Amino acid sequence: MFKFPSISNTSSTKKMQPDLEAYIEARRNAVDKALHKIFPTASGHAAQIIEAMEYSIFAGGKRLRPILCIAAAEAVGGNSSDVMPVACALELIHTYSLIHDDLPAMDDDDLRRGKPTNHKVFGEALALLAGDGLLTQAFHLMASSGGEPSTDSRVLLKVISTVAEAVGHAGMVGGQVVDMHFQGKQAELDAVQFIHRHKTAALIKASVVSGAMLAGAADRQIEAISLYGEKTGLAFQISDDILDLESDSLTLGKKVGADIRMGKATYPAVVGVEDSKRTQSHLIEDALMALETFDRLADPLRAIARYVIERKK
Ligand code: GRG
Repeated sequence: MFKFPSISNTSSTKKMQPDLEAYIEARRNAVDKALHKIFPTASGHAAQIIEAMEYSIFAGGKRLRPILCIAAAEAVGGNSSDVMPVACALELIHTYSLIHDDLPAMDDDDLRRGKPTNHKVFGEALALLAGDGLLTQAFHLMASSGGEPSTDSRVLLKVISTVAEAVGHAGMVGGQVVDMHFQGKQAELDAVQFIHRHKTAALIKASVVSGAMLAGAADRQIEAISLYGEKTGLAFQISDDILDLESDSLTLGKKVGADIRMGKATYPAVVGVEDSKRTQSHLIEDALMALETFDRLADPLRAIARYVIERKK
């Protein structure tokens, strides 16, 4: 069984936690605590939008992207507190994308993270604005963290630019456009790969790259972690495709079978479930290979990569 560095003493290899579950739990709690500090107590005219933003942020969620950001920082000897604002920003951005993706103009979903979707509770206009608010708040949060003495402003600017590129037209937003384009149409594998790399893997890659950058990783370490993020991100989306076929709404907290109903371009739709599972395994082997020269501090990243294809939700 793997042993992981403790969040309370992340730069030490001596104090260890017993397994991935404990590692993830500790970091998820730290991220949740930090996220709670971001939102002011809602009152007066500002209450409505804060409530709508908080609703989706605290509706649940695995916190995978912030945990990956922290794990990447720790893999190169950094610690969670130095990357926490960026880690939280990644979750705000991810949550914005889920709110917008669920809107009637896109996937028109009514269940997310086990709860009614944002627009079902607050209406379409407010859901749109809640997403906008979260995206904007994410960049405010990252930029504001430049005031900390431990932050190198040049590195932070590079991180902000990396995240912006990953979620804009050259990344997540661009992937979503192609995803919508192929809805109901026959897609080839290269189109599915484009969608998955941009819609999902780009933010996952940016999560690990930003954590490593902020922790002062060397260029060759950043390159390796970037490759890890690309492969793990693609495997994560393939597992999302497979879970949509093989899981249930109660476990996933969202409707299943939606990809087939909407005629989405997915891995299983193009190559079948068995080939999709084989591809996932190869991707995770590649992700682990990318970390070959890293020491035990990278064990959480290794374990998260394995978890990505074993996960049930
Ligand atoms: C609307 C700009 C815009 C982009 C939408 C990310 C995205 C693109 C859409 C969300 C729907 C979806 C299936 C995206 C693929 C990425 C993915 C698997 C999201 C779900 O992430 P999890 O499983 O969710 O980490 P939790 O709720 O655990 O955070």
